[in-house]
Amino acid sequence: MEISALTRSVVKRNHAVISPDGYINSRVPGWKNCTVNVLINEQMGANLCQTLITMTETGKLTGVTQASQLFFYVISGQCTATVSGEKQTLTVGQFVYIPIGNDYLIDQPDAGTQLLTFHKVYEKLEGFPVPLVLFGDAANVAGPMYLGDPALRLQVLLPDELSFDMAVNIFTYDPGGHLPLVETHIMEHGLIYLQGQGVYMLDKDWYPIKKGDSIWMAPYCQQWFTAMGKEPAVYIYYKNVNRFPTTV
Ligand code: UGY
Ligand code: MN
Repeated sequence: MEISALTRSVVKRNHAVISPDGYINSRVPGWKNCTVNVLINEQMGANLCQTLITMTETGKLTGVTQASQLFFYVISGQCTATVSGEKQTLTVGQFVYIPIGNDYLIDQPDAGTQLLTFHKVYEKLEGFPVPLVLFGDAANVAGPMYLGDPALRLQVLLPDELSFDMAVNIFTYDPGGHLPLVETHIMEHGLIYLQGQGVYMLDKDWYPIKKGDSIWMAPYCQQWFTAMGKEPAVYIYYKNVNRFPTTV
């Protein structure tokens, strides 16, 4: 018998694990005929927003990016994305980056299509242009080994340019692969597992994690992960990058 009083989700001062068993839907103006789960946002203490959208056959997302840039990634299914007049079909692993000041329409989904979003307030850098709309496909992005370990592969989906103040990467760990050190850093993360399972250490607490789970790590939340099971563990994650680290 399952006991409904138990969950793997936790929300702490500098990290959170959100497993799907705790989802409650939000209604988002302009996003119709879909369910939206807001997994990470500033109410938690975060400086990013991460959502998961599950579309019905008539699902339709419309809006205009204002202060925040917006990144859509197709986790399952397919849909059409039109951003400031540019239209493309998006299938699993494909994505669109929408800079500030652009209108968007996501429609014609297969029923059940799941989209991940990351949102970040854009910090312009003097002397560098605001990035342009970018359509891409993770299948076309190389995954070199990470820090010399062939069990770890890192795909960097957005250009490594100073005009971007956010990165979105896909991290793949073969079973038994693990971070080679406990990371302690100023950058913040939001992530969702696309495949597999393992154990994440967050600020000296240990969590079993699997496909579908999301994690928020605040700046300086200590982090380490090892993959377990029979298939690689894969997560897609957000990181703030490329801006001056202090106001002091
Ligand atoms: O890019 C990163 O900081 C990454 N290695 N962190 C993580 O996966 N927790
Ligand atoms: Mn990190």
